[in-house]
Amino acid sequence: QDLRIAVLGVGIMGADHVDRITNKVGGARVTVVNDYSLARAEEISALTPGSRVVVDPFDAIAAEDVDAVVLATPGPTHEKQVLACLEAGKPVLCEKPLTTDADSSLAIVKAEAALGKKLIQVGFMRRFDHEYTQLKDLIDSGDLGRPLVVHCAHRNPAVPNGFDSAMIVKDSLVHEVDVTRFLLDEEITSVQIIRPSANSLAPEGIQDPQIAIFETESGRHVDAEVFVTTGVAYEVRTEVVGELGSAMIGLDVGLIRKTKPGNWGGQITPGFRERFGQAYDTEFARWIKAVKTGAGTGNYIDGPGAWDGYAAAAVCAAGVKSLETGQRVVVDMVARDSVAGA
Ligand code: ISE
Repeated sequence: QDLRIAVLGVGIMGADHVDRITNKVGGARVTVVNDYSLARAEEISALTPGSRVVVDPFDAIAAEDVDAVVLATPGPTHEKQVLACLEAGKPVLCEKPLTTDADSSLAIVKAEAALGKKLIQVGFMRRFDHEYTQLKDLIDSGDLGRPLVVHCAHRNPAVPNGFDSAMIVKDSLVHEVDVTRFLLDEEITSVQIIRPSANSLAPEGIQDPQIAIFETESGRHVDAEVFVTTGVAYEVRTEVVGELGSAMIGLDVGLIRKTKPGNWGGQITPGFRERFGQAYDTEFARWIKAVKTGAGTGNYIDGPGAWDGYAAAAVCAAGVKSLETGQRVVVDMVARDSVAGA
């Protein structure tokens, strides 16, 4: 039987998820659509046979015809909505960030642990991208030797109005935070944000690009250039340097075209929906399957969970502090084994 899903927040990403559930991934259907803009909810619901609009997000979560919830609402609304999902005992796939600060994320980790079930998956979709999974498998095979350094580049052609310097850390760099934890299997202990000369073509007052340096528990280093107003296209590159070799993903070497007068080259994806389309599809297919089989084990997730959301929030909080001073800031987070069941 199809899993019945409520999608809350149907902006660009949420609408994409509705389409994914309805048309691309099997085993589920969208029964409830919610958005702070009623007109937008109605528009998306009209495109989705068998769905209805529920105006209040908490009514949507509690609805009888909803087995699981997808949150693609703005970050500041996540905390209450995720807690409502826990209260209703409903599995939730929450787009990043889990919440906008570390304390509220930790409260969620604890609330879920107290239930003794894994109900929360956080939408760090890069973990499902074929290139990232290949890189992770290569690292785990030992063929690169011990990874020592990771270099990352994360470039967006543009960002929505109102995007500020701290959002570059919490919304964009957060992916490199998760990638680091995923690839290296350890926590990040400090962050430094270096502020190079800002792009004069970026909106007034935004510090863009930024260079982040992470240090991990065992002393490994990661550097990430995040540049969100390049005006070019969407580029995400990661290179891991180990004791026996290095490996790189994100080279955009798809089709190479040769044209007059002696040019060669290919194309770069315009945005994250195109670059990570496969990752989102895989993420949803696996989550739907996990939710459907979760009752037996109490594990309703297949991917990053609440702890990963908390760790990312803690690292980003340190990043935002460092953005102000340019100094290295130690990450303030509790040890995982101090929260029973986390
Ligand atoms: C956006 O929210 C994302 O999650 C994208 O993956 C990222 O590239 C972009 O910078 C963020 O704003």
